[in-house]
Amino acid sequence: MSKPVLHGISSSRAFRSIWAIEEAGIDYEHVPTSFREDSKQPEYLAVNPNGRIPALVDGDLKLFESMAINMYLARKYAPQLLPGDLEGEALTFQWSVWGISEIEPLQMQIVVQRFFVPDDRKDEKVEQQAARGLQRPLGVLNDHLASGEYLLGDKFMLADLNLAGVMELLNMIQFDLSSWPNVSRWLDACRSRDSYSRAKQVGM
Ligand SMILES: N[C@@H](CCC(=O)N[C@@H](CS)C(=O)NCC(=O)O)C(=O)O
Repeated sequence: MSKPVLHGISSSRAFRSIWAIEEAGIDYEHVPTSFREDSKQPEYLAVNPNGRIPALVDGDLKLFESMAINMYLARKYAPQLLPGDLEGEALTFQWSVWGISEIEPLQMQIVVQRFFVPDDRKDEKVEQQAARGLQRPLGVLNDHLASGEYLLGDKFMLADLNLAGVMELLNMIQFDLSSWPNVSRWLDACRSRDSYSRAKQVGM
């Protein structure tokens, strides 16, 4: 049987799926497809017609969207990362979807301002507004983490990997989380996993 193939580089949103496949501990092939020209080549567009990374190929399955890839990897190769019941799986979806809908668009605005907008077109207000917008979801997360070490209790699960993976961009921009100490503590715990360090070193 062929190995699963994961496309993407760790200095991008593909990091989330590289982290998941490393955490799953399976033998896989990594193709360091970048988010620039590589992802616009016909061979890659046949895998992910969106021309974005990450993407996974496993046998006949071609899959895009980091959260879907991670859910699939956990279900197939690392079920210990998922709670064994419907309610726990629903909470895994909840935190994963929450990350990409409540946190991602705001943090991306800051990333875009910092790294992609030319100096003469940067607008400080965009960054300030995004930082203000992040206060509410970060407050919700901080309150939730007051009663448990991890999102679903006392064990690191896929829900943690997915959300901490999404929030890796906040790490990249060194966003000050000192007002949300439970979030900081939880992110430190997630980032202390060996799989996180290995994923960081995979195909920058
Ligand atoms: N929702 C997608 C986002 C993927 C995404 O936007 N990846 C960026 C890299 S951070 C990309 O490939 N950009 C290239 C482009 O938009 O042309 C996921 O989570 O997989």
